[in-house]
Amino acid sequence: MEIPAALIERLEGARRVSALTGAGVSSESGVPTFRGPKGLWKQFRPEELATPEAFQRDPRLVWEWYEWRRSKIASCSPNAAHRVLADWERRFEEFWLVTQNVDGLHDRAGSRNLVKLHGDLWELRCAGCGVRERNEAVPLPAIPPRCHCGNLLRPAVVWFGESLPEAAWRRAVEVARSCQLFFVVGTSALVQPAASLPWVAREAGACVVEVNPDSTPFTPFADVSLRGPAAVVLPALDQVICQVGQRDEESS
Ligand code: BJW
Ligand code: ZN
Repeated sequence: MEIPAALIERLEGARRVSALTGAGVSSESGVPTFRGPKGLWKQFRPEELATPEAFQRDPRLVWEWYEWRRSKIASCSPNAAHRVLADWERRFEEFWLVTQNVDGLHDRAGSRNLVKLHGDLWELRCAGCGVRERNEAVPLPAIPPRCHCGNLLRPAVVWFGESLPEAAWRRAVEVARSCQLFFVVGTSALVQPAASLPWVAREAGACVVEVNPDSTPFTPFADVSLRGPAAVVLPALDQVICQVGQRDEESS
């Protein structure tokens, strides 16, 4: 994989680096994406499964879909792209990872400076009292699960029409505004407000690098587009970063 010289130059001076990831980063782990020919939304209707109204109408149906996804993801492991992004916390002076993914693979790869915009599939939240619990049981003992208060528990994820967790969103904007290099990895850049983050970074003067096998609405505005699967492109980039680091050490 050829890394453009202009990007190598930006990598040399980069101290504050951030990345926004989407479903594509987990694709090579076997987790289905949402859009595209094999995406979940080709097979399922989002308004029947990923809205608060759908949950109110038929919590069992919604939970069956989440159970299916939880069991699929439980058998998946982080891939090379997740691992490189976790390593970048050590490679750069400051590295923050903002993800739209709810699959938990970034946590499992070791990322700690992690902002989760759309929640976490392995957390449940009471639709009544709001209490949260971590729950990795697959399958759950009962569907739909209930809280101690008697109300239904729901997956602690962000459905269409719902607001993003306020603190996570605030942090994500801060991170995008203050970095020098911003990577946009494996997202169709269609779902708002997450899709506005590359713009925030760009307007604040960051060099924005897109990593995706396909083009997105953001592609024409990216400073650099690296076409290919994240699990191939990110390790190639990491190798360049290592070489740059070694060169700096030798010359100092
Ligand atoms: C690879 C690869 C490889 C493949 N390597 N790359 C009009 C009507 C109604 C609503 C709206 C509207 N306009 C805007 C809205 C708001 C809506 C929205 O943006 N809708 C658009 C779709 C039009 N947004 C919201 O509702 C958000 N809330 C909000 O805005 O609140 C205020 C508000 C309230 C009321 C009305 C309006 C505003 C909330 C959004 C929540 C999104 N939730 C989901 C489900 C999460 C839970 C779960 O998983 O079950 O989040 S939807 C789904 O999309 C999921 C993802 O996080 C999100 C983004 O998808 P992502 O990650 O980009 O995946 P894909 O599949 O789209 O793309 C994969 C990419 O990877 C592709 O580009 C591939 O090429 C690439 N790829 N293999 C690298 N190996
Ligand atoms: Zn409760």
